[in-house]
Amino acid sequence: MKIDSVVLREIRMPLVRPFETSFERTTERRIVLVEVQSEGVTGWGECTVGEHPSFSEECTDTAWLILAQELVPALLHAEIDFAGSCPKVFSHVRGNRMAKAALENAVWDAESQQLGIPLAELLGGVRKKIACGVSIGIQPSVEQLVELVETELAAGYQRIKLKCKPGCDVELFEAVRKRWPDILLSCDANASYRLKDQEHLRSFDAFRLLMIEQPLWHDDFYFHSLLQRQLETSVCLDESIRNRRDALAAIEMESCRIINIKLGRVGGFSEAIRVHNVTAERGVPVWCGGMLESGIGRSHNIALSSLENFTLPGDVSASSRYWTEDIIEPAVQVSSKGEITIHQIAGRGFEVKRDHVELLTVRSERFHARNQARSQVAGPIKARA
Ligand code: OSB
Ligand code: MG
Repeated sequence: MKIDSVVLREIRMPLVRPFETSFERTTERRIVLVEVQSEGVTGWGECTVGEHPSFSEECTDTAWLILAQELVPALLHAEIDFAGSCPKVFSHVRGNRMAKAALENAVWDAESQQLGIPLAELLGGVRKKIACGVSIGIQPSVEQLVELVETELAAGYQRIKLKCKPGCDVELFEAVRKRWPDILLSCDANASYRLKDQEHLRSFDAFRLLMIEQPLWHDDFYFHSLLQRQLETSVCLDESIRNRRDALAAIEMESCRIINIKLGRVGGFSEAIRVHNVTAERGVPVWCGGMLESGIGRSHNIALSSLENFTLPGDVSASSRYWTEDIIEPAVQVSSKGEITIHQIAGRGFEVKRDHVELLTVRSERFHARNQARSQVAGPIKARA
């Protein structure tokens, strides 16, 4: 594959409603998009970092820096046969997996177009439809939460995940379980409990949750294994799993019984497939996590979810839950059965609305292959219309 040029851009997109986790509240996303021009096609990638280094060590500004200074020049300098070669090209950079994923995923996107096959097929996907759930942020009141759950269930979503934290947990589960005794219900603590909360976490068993996501430290396996032994409820790891080796360690230590795969968190499609394969071999079910992505990242999550071992509903939901207007068309839609159909067309299956992307862009930079010249496409902060 000849990579002709790469464009980095930052767009800003206000969320339809704020999203609150145990660690922060987000009202507007600052998203880095990557465009890879290669032999007549444009592959797109999205960087799933947050605005602050709170979910992981990366954030919007560090990802931009690492892409511009390290990853893009390395890719333009390298000779690659296919997208799966990217991890090797980026191997001189430690960590910074979300920055790497943004660029690598754009190359996969381009490759699928060049081959004229759906991205899902290039990844080895087998599903024609994927099962969808929703992740509901911490709400100002239990009443408001119950109302939101009602809306999402009416829309057809197959699984409800509630964000929780110490002091904001059992009363939510009680209220939701009272109304809906049998729905698939789970919770996500985003690393907000400690081992001393073991007894309290044990009380979650009464609510027959599908899983407790990342109850303890963001980088831990060992203490999760101690906790998992004490719980009937399955632990699911999100933050802790950075690669295939982590997944294997967590499985062997019995730190969890379910794994959440996020493209950005593991560094891109290549590593996500490796994590998928090792969990499949070991009989550990996985689902696709979300990071409040725009349509580009969302389309990649959909393609990834078509792999065989994605047997649980993911946090891959409709565009309208996040944006008044998404940057792809058609917007991502979820059927009344809570499913997304994989489009059987070449590439990511959704067109990028370039005019809309331009309108949302606050900075961009183009990098060319030959002399690796950098050029500013727009000013650092361009006023939005
Ligand atoms: O832990 O899954 C998480 C959003 C930001 C950071 C971390 C997480 C989340 C979500 C959102 O749960 C899922 C979505 O994109 O709807
Ligand atoms: Mg999570």
